[in-house]
Amino acid sequence: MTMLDQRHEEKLSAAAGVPDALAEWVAAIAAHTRPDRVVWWTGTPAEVSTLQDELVAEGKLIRLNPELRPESFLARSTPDDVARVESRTFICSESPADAGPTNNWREPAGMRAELSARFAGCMRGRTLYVVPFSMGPVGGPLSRVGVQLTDSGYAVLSMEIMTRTGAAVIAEIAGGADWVRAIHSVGAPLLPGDEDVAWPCNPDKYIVQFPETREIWSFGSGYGGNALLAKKCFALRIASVQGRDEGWLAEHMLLMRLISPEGRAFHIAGAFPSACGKTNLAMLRPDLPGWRVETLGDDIAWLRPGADGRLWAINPEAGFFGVAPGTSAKTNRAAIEMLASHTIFTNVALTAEGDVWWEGLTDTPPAGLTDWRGNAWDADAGTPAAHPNARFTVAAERCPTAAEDIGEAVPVDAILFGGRRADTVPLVTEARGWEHGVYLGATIASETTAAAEGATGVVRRDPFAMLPFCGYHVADHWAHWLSIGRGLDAELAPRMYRVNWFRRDTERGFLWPGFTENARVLAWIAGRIAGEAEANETAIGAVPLASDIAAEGVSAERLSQLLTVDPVEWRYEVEREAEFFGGVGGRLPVELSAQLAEARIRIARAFG
Ligand code: OXD
Ligand code: MN
Repeated sequence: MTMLDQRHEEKLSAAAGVPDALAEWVAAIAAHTRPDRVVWWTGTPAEVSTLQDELVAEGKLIRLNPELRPESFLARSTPDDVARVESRTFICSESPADAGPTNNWREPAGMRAELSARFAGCMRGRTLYVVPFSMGPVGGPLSRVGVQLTDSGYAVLSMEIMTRTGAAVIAEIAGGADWVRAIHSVGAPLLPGDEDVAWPCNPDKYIVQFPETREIWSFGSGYGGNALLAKKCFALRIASVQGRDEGWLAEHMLLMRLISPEGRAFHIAGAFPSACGKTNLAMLRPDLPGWRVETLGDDIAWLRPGADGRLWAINPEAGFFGVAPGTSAKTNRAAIEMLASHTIFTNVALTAEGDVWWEGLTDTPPAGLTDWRGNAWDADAGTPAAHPNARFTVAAERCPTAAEDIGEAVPVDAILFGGRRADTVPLVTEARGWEHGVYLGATIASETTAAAEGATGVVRRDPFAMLPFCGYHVADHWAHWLSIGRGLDAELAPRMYRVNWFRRDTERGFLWPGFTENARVLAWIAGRIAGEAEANETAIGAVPLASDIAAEGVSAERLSQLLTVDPVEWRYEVEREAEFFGGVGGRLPVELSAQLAEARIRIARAFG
């Protein structure tokens, strides 16, 4: 036995109560990746502060000024590791047909061989952390557990915020809970004499899901969406497959409780593509007198039909990994309060006083900024001080609008489908029923954002906002939604709405003020559910009366533009939807081809 093997053995035996299958798996991965040490993470405050100190000493985190931003840190990535890498994200199902036309499929055995070569010795010189985590409260009825192995301390500290970690999870696994195996390496071994860097990573990246064996292998990236495997990889890609097999849904959705002046609670889930304002909406503080929002989640919801015929949901995460740029006291006051301390910032700018700054935080940038790359920022150079996909990672309990029962299941009253569309899509339309709602979800289109690599501002179809996250065939996902709907009580099933805060006028200015004013749209939706609010029927669904959403400073003309269903735009749009459905192949549910046919007829009838 080599010295290294001996050290592995010592650590393994030190982890009491670890079931054999887990211990053997960790030992096998360690033997293959050759880390210097294996550390079983239990998430105690002492472990957290030791790791923080280590990462500061290694230059991987910068401690922010404790007077201004206590217990907070800045991490700077390399410029080539700032977002999710969709082109390097793979679904390796046994059959390519199960991955479907929207996923990158690779044959599992071939991918395993490729990964085996990449992971061989990839953790040399580093520490392998074993992070057992629960999505949802440990032992909760809708919760699931997993174990992430990682050689990134930044990933460990982030997972500690974003999930529930610790010995209780090991006890769940020992008690027989199924668990997801998630292996992550930054892919930057340190050989004797090598200098470490602030953000180790590898230009060759792999984000690989094996849906049948519920396994995740991620190589080469430290960026959240690629490296915090509990989030997109597990809670969406793998969990969506678990949900398909077991009769529930894992969705890219915020979750909130809207409370009316009379004290009635409405639970709203909302699917929006990345960086389209889910976090801001989830933390909304309405200006409307008497209305309140309690935040339940900002990115992921797991939904399951209950015995009562309603659709129940939890947010499986324990924290927020949100986009910093654009977050301000005007757009999201709750987030600004939440970020006052105990936050890991990534790729934001650093002020001369040791605090953080990003575009939009204040109207005028402070003098003496260091940009996200670590260079003195030149305001005239035309480059942003913070990366457009700069992020914050913070525990949900820090959020002043967080619901007390965050993590518990709530019955969903309404589902929103949103996107970023400069034209065509009205502020809000109500679906005629579940099947029409599924059609609205399936045809979401949105301008791309900096959350993923590639060009921004390009309209792409992003069905259910799950394009990069659905672990199986996109049309099977729609069929699964239809089948979930059939199991619900028609009266109690959530109502569905398509929303668009981003419609623009001919000068490219936004027609709708958005942010806190979005409460008006939510209040109208609540009114519809309560049977109190009126609506105007249109060819594509019901829209509010302008008087019901009138916001200060929005002229009658703008309101009418916001609610307009334009014949030219919609004739074009429905043909784009048809094209998209055409590309999905023979698995398209008949209910959705019927919806498309009906949309064409309604548009033709309405506009001649
Ligand atoms: C996210 C994303 O980080 O969708 O939530 O990219
Ligand atoms: Mn997201």
